[in-house]
Amino acid sequence: SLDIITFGESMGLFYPEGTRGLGQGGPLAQSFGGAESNVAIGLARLGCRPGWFSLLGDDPVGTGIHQALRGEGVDVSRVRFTNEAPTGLMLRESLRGKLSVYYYRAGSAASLLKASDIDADYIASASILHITGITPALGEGCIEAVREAVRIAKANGVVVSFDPNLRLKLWSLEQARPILLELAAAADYFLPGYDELKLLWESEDEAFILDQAAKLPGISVIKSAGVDNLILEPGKAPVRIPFERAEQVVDTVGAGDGFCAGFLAGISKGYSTEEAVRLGGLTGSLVVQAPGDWEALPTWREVERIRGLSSHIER
Ligand code: KDG
Repeated sequence: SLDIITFGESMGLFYPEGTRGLGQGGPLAQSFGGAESNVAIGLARLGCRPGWFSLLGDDPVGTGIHQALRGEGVDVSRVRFTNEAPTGLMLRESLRGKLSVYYYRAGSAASLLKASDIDADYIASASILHITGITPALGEGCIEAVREAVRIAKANGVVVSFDPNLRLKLWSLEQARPILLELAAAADYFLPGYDELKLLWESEDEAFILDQAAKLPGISVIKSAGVDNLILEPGKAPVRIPFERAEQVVDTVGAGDGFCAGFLAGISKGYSTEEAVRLGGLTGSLVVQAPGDWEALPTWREVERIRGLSSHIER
């Protein structure tokens, strides 16, 4: 059976290599990305058994995504292809260190996902369901699909993990807020970034924000780039885990997904929340050191090697 099931949109990704901008012509590198499939790849590399599903367009980009994920060891048995819409695309450029993303995904295949696409037996067979706030931003059917998956998980004792992944290019804060807060309240593990919480709770007051997170029924792990990650567990004092600094930052996209992959791998290996957050911090710091969303995600062997190196240095 599978450890972790996740679903959502994965898109073709195209970007100029080096420092060239998108408007300047010239060759593009091709990859693909999607928050949930990034997490699934990370989990597979760490030795877990993840499943990912979506609707892909019946086109070369969709077929390529399907094959790449299968090659990574992600269970793709519930992926469906459709002729009704194409696989979504995104373009990215990095100009003077500033990264910009352009989506070509309105009306994409994945945006047609709906509650009846959720296979209850599949979800119920997993230990953890991981969802993100990108999927409900894709349309009404997608909101219901996420709700249905959460309902099935809860009815079957499947742990729910939720990364809000607030994407203001996809919906407004006013649209996003009630739905993301509803899912946060349903989650056993809520994995937001600190900046997302400021927006969700309309506050800059750290004490207030942490208090709101602590009131949620599940465990919150707040990822705050550059400072400590913070664990808030109902009825317990907050635990700060030092942020893992990357040696060199090439492409920050995917850092949050890398964190989720390491964190959930830790949880499914039976780690304590603290140990799982440390593993997430390490995997998140590795993924930013190469272009693309997931290419630099580590295997379990690499994690062991890196940990061996650092414990050697500490001695
Ligand atoms: O977290 C990384 C994602 O943002 C990226 O892979 C693309 O899923 C994506 C999205 O919708 O932005």
